[in-house]
Amino acid sequence: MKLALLQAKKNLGNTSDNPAVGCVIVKNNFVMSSGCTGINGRPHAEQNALIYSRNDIKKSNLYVTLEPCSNYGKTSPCVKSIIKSKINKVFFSLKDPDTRSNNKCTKQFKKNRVKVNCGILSSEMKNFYRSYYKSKACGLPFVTAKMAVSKDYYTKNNKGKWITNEFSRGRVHLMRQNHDCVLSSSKTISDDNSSLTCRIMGLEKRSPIRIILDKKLEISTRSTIVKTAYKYRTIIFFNKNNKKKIKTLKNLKIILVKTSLKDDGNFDIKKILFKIKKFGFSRIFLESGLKLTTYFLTEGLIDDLHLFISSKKLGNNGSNNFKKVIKLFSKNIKFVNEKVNLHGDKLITYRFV
Ligand code: AOF
Ligand code: ZN
Repeated sequence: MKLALLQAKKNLGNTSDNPAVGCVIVKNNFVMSSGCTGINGRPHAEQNALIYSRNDIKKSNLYVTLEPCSNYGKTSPCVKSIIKSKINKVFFSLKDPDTRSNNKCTKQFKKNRVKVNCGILSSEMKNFYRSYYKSKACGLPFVTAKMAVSKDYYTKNNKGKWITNEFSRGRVHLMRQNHDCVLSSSKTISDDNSSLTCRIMGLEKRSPIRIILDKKLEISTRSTIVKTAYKYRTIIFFNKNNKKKIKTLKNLKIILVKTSLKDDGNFDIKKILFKIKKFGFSRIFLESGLKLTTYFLTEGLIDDLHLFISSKKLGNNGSNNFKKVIKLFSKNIKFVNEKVNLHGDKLITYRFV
């Protein structure tokens, strides 16, 4: 099951609204085959593992991280394929919260003389499937926020682009690739001229879709993000009748979503998150400045926050301090998940849900 979980992790954040599942087929203590949910959610992990087994897998045991599906969706039921393959015993860790499959496979397996066991490694798996369970329960995507601060907690370096070191920044790229999309504001984009892609060799194709909140369509057509939109899907939420700019951005392959504002003249972020989920994005990586991140915290919309703390102070060269914000919301922190040392920089993960 640990191997199956490693398989599941391979495509996390790249399976759209389908969960990232892992599957391992074992016979006489040999791994016969393995598979994970395909990019964009299909084929399912079990189908991949069954198809790619080169040897005879009859009477094998099959380990899968999530309850195999038993319904006809966009693909045919994994339960049926497993039965057809004459698997001896199925071990799955968690029940699928999707009502079409929930608690349904055991009966079908037993009817066809396939043994079943549920629950191995369930606490580790519950952790892994937090985003899937959340999106199934309330229709909102899972939000992971990232903040980079100096040792004295400034989020902005007035004298340069970077605050944290290259190891921290590499870790951010790794985090980007297991999310469907990265969310930022046009203000942050214009401050940093960021590209928000994953630039780890071999993982470039895992770059998330970029979503920018830009109420007044102020984004510069010369910004890296706009210039690379032909290569990396980019969506802008806006509210402005600027026909010329709309045409220019559309020609540059930007997808534009006009969105109404609240009475106070701001975007309704929760409404935007529901919309993002409807696009099929379940895991969002929020990479923005102090203002938008604080707003997300105020609205209780952040699930995990990764705080990268540099070993260097910025002093007079720093602005937009995060210290008071994190202190203010510390009462909402359920627990601190990890503490990683990145060559002097520190990474602390706060869990809010
Ligand atoms: C599995 N293995 O790898 C995944 C499963 O529309 P479909 O046919 O792709 O079915 C979608 C549902 O299948 C999804 O809501 C979830 O319940 C399940 N996902 N099941 O057996 C997999 N990704
Ligand atoms: Zn399936």
